[in-house]
Amino acid sequence: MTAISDAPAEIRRTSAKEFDCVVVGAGFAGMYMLHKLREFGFSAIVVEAGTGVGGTWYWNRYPGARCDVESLDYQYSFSDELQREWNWSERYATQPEILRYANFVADKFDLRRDMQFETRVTSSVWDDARARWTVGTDRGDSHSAKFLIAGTGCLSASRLPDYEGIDDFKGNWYHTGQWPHEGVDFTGRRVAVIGTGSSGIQSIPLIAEQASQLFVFQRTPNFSLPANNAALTPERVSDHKSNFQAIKAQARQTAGGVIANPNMTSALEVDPAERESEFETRWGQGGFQVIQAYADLLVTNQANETIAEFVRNKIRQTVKDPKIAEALAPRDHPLGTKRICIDTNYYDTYNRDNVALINIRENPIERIIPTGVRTKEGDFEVDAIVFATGFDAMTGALLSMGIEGQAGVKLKDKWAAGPRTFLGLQAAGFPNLFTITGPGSPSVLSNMIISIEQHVEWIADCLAYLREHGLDTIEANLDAEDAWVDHVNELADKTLYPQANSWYLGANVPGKPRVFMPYVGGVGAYADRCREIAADGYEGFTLGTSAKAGAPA
Ligand code: N01
Repeated sequence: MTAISDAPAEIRRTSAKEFDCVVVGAGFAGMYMLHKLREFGFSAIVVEAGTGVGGTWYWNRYPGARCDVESLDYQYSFSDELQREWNWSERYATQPEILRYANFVADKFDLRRDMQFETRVTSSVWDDARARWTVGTDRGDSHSAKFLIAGTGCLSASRLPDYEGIDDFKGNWYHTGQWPHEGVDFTGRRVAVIGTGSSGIQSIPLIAEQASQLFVFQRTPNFSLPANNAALTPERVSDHKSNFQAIKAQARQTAGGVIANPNMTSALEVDPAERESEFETRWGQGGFQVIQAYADLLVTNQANETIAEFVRNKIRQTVKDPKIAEALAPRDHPLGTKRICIDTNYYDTYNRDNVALINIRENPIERIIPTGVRTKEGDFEVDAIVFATGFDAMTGALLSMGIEGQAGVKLKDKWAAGPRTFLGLQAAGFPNLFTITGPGSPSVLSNMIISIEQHVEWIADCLAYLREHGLDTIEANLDAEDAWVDHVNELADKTLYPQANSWYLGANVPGKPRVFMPYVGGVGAYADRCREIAADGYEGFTLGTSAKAGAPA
């Protein structure tokens, strides 16, 4: 077995400045991209803001952080040796275990030697004459590459609320997405948590166990389902290892990148007692199983209301104070149209004497004061504030890279009314720029590892195709992009998703255009489409050679 190092890697300042590819981000996307590019004989450097690999699992170190996709499903499939060597311990892996896995992968494939850590990309400029990208960093250096590949993650640009007074707060404040590496001990402290998405819902039960008093500031209640987490048995692990490639092949053909157990009947066709019993069985299995119970739960409001009310009843049965239970019961969006949370003891936490729920729709936060949080109805004095307030999802990190394409057009201007891409892989006017799990691809609606692998392999194959054909540029055509954006919207409009004010639509960021960003058509159908396009000589893209660029990449 390869040794695992979780220690910060040294920063490597490379003397070579010209690469075939610059990859941005050393999360699961950037790591596999680098590995694949090396395998295909391309030179590459990965630029990463953190001190180590892991991406989202490097930054999100808050108490209780776990993946909501089961650990056996949330791992790379490109190396059978890797999956045989690595052993997951629990059904849902903790953040430290996933970070150890990322480091194990980096060690095994010797990835760090081509990574530049503690370096943030600040500008990315396309030079049409040379057909190259120049990528500038906050270290003042720059790299030149034929291809720029963004593995920047969908949930990596964390967002603080716009409350005044945060800087005057005398205690300590934290964002779940940028948690201190040394951890935080809340023992005996009065704590405010603002935000009740996945990060809040996972951290609240553990913070409540330490804090003397916990105030949870909730703007919108979320639906949360029990994880029913448990240790994995050696038999389960060994069985999975033996069937690994077959399981992964099947997962790649599903809608969400995970083998589920979908029931294809309508929730409205069965009698209420049967429906209740089906929900109950799936609730007991834990995780996302419940939403697979009937085919139309995410399609019609009437069907959705059956599962929504089932979950509200669970909340009422768990939370002893009926007023708190009602405040926790979501009513403003259909279940599943915001990312469902998977929790351990979340609702039960509100039965603790040291936990209070503040409904900030009724009693809004006015500002942060030096001693805590000021609301319309009074002050809450605390020693620490946890902002579990989410991310500028899907576009935030990409737009922070200062991307300028042909004729100096900025990506942020092109996307001023919302992101536009062909397949979530490329944007017209930005040749040789690829976005791994970009907006317009299944990305956040799927098992991210499956979607990352599919994109990385498609991009690597594409670069190899260009090389074989003496070409060195590829750019999405505007008409193909327009048609794809229409298709993405058309499919989303057939679902209930657009009804929620979710980060899928950018609704959590004031002023962000309201556009449904991920592709709801499912990873299986999506991958088939990508394959067909490649097989047709990259239909919808313009491939070319740049005279001045000389030899192909
Ligand atoms: O962020 P969120 P998150 N004042 O945007 C509230 C993935 N993830 O970090 O709903 C007060 O979901 C906001 O309220 P509202 C997963 O895909 C996965 O929790 O906008 N409150 C909401 O309650 C997830 O969906 C895992 O009204 C404010 C919360 O803050 C995604 O990351 C774990 C506010 C933000 O919730 C994001 O999750 C963690 C304000 N000004 C994350 N602004 C797992 O794998 C926002 N809020 C389990």
